[in-house]
Amino acid sequence: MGLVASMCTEPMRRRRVEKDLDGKVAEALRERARSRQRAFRSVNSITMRLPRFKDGLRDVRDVFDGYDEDSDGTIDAEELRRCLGELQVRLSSEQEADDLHRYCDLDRRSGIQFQEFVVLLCLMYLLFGPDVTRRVSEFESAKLNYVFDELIDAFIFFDTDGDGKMRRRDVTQRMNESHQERTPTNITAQLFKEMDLDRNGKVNLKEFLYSMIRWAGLETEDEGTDEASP
Ligand SMILES: [Ca+2]
Ligand SMILES: [Ca+2]
Ligand SMILES: [Ca+2]
Repeated sequence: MGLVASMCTEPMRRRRVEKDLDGKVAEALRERARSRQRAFRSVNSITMRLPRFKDGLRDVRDVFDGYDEDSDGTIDAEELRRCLGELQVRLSSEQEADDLHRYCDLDRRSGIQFQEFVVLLCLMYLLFGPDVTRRVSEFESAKLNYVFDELIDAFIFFDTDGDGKMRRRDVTQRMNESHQERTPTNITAQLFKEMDLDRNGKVNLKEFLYSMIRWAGLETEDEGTDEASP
């Protein structure tokens, strides 16, 4: 394929990959919503869990460091392929692993940094089940499953029509249900804007997870403590 042609088709391919993976995640979420009891009844019950999320995910740092073989703070495509191999996540091609790598590069700082790695693990857990977390760490898997279950259930709480995407009105609705007084519009707008990383007016599971992890205060090595909080 010529350079010009590939420059035109690459963004299209990316969008298709993004859409395909979004679709798979949405399907898994629907399946899950059908088979589980509703876990959360208010926004407060979710925000109260943030310290527990942080606690439960702390040890993933060592897992990340293990797969970041050259210790540059980033899991590159090559390192991710080996990681998925060890976790026995069966993908049909190397291309699929690379697609996943790109899908989870949420901050567009190329490669998968620590917080993005947590998102990736949670998505793998949703799509492939608890075998993934058991291979991450036999010892920590129960704790990880618990946190991932809660994070996914929190998303389901906000995704009121169950299509795998949160919209601003969903957040507003849930916030207002939870509080005696209506939450000021600018607060929900700000919250939503922080979550909607690609600014497309919808928040999918990966964007939600990424935001929750940041708000829980799970830091990357180089970012310090100046994270935004809701
Ligand atoms: Ca690396
Ligand atoms: Ca990144
Ligand atoms: Ca979005």
